[in-house]
Amino acid sequence: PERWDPHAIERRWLPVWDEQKPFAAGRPGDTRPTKYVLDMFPYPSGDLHMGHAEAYALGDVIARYWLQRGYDVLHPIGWDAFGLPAENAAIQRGADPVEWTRRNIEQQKASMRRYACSFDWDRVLATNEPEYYRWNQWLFLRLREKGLAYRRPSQVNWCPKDQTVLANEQVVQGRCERCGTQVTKKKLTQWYLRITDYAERLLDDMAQLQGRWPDKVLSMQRNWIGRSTGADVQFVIEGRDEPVTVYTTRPDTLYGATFFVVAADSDLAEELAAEADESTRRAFADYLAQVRSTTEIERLSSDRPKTGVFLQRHAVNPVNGERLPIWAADYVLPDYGHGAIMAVPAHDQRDLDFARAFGLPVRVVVDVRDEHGEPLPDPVESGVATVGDGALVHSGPLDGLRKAEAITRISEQLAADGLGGPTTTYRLRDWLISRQRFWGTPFPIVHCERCGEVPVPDEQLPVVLPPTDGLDLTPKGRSPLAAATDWVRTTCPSCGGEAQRDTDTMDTFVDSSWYFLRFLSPHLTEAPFDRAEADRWMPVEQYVGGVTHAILHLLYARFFTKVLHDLGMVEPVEPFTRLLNQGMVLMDGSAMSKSRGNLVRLGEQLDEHGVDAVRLTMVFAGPPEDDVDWADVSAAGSARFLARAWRLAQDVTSAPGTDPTTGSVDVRRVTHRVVADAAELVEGLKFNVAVARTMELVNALRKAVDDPGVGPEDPAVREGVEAVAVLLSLVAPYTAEDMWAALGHEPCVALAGWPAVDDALLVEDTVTAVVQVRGKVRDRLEVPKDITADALEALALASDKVRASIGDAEVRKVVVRPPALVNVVV
Ligand code: ANZ
Ligand code: ZN
Repeated sequence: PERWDPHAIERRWLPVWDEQKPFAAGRPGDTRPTKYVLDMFPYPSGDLHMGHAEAYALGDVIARYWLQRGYDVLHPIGWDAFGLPAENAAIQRGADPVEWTRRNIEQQKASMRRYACSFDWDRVLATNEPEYYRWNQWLFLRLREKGLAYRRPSQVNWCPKDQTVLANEQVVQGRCERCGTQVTKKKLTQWYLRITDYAERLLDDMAQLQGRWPDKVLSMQRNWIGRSTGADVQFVIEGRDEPVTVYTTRPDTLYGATFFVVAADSDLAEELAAEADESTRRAFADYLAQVRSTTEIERLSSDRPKTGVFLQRHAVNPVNGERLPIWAADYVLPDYGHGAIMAVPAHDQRDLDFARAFGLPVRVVVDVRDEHGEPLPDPVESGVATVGDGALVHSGPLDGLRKAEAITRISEQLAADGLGGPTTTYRLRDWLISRQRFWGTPFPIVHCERCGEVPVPDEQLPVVLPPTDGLDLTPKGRSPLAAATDWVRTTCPSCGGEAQRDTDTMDTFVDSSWYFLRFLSPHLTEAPFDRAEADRWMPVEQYVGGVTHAILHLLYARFFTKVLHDLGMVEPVEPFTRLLNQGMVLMDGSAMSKSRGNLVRLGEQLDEHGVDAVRLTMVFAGPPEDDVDWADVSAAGSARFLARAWRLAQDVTSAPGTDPTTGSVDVRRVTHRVVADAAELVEGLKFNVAVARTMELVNALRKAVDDPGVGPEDPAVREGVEAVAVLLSLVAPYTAEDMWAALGHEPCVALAGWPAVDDALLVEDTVTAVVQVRGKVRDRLEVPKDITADALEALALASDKVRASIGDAEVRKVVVRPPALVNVVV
């Protein structure tokens, strides 16, 4: 062939790989060590785009590298197929979600094959298949048995016009994102997973991920979980039997509490207000309506004026018996801590703002000083609460203690008196998994009037979604499944009487919380996955995906792994050893989108430049974590480089298998140095630098071929070009395979094996040392100019040729003249 023709070589090699399946993992009898490399699985909405192309190019470098290093590499793919895109297509165009999903998967799959992703095609799965979501249901039942799945009423964001539940992200400044209607709250009984039980382990086990996951992701997870240490304090409420507990990070300021605040939208506020006089009740009801239409972000904002209603009730401070007025306010949140606080306005800014707004007393109990030892201005006059350290005052037995000592002392005292004590609180909330949607996993629960909530027995799983025809899927605030009356009506597994199926479906994040385990045994019918396979492959060595999943998906997957560990189903407690968040693909500095008119279509790029050039461009553009601006990179330049590399393979004239050690040492040095560096660079995720080094090698080889002193028949040139083919197989697999064939090898280059590096050739500045035995030259060694006598002697005596010529004779003396001569006297 005369020139590098990307489309011709794509057509040539794709069928060969299809037949030879170089990426099939876990074949029986395979004794290679294992590695699991995972790309986040895509939503099947439309065809692959440039973002996928980047992510899969990067994941492929890693998977193909470990394959070359002799590992049995599991690199699977599937589809995160439940969710809104299919449901919306069904609502807008009447498309059958099953059919719509199937078509999109087919299209994406075809594109992935063309793109030469090194996936194991015998392990594909889609989460909308009953064979998959059956195991969501099965796992849900196991969690429920452990008390980790439960149902409770909760407030949801509700658009009265669209008649639908809205996620927090769909509420924009208190209004429905779609229609602008004021959002209200509505109570729905919903399923939750008790992830809060795992808060501490989710935090502590992050130690294992330190330095292996991006720091940014770890700190986002840490903040999301939000560990806070402090104390619980019990307050008696006048006219109420049960005391109320508050959470505080500053129990040392207990003597400075001057009022008490309950979250306006808590059950406690409602209960306390109910027993107040008529005008208070009315004021509270009005206030509550206002609070319900306020978002959490607004409530937490510090510059908003404080609002609230005095409930005409009092709490009693347990340490000094003072009566504290109880207010309902929105700056206290109902689901953090205990939804009620002791207010210490002198030392908490929010409490001070509130006290100033309503004329409540302020009492300083910590004497905080500035750097000159002067007391800070009085909080009432300055409007600034003093939060620093200092000596306690007006605090009875705590007087004179510093903040930390006082916290310890009072916490111990409260615990001793049975009035509270030290505790830890988390920002993390339980995971609400109910969705009033059609296109998701049905809950395997039946509601029976006689027996209540009854789990569907395992042997009756899966509970399969009904067909969509005739179903109205538009959101109405109850699940569209409720309209499938024949499906809903069932018999109670417990009493055999008439009963109703649960009509909610699971959050799709449930599907993606354990899919990496299903890939291990995707066709298994007895269990979600095989324990022996999990032992063989888990944890995932390298996970690759977008930073958009930095919090929820990764947290949920970590949570599931811990639960499965506790169920005895997997050994590791963390699913993903290493994480790479690839950057985004931009165009002219901004994200690509149809509306901006800057959309670059992957298919067109592949048609124009070929698959390999697009992949190479993605990998070469910069560090994998950085964004790629498609306007700044050159796929045409990548194509020119690939043509040059490919040409080298056509030029080599020595026969396959020729001994390279008889060739040019200079050429060999460059080859071995680049191969050694590339391994380190790929393992350090510096793929772009590895490509740059490969380019350097190609240039050096071109020079050598054109140099009459070396030439295309030099076996060192063949060695170098073969190394180029293997290096390129990580990035440009079609070109690499074609080079491999031109060099006289059978496919597949993906399994050629990483070139062995001769360390002696890595030495930057070397001389040739001669080793003599009985006065005769037995070996020549490439050694550093500054080699020490000891090192040179050791190297000489380790040489096979030298040892052979010494044989059984006794070494009497070794004369070493570094760096050039060793004389062995026997
Ligand atoms: C008294 C106090 C005195 C407080 C003081 C602070 C300083 P983090 O660090 O975020 O955990 N708090 C407790 N529950 C709350 C809720 N449901 N909504 C709003 N605020 C709540 O904050 C804990 C502190 O936030 C607690 O300590 C409590 O105010 C308040 F000088 O108690 B503190
Ligand atoms: Zn029953």
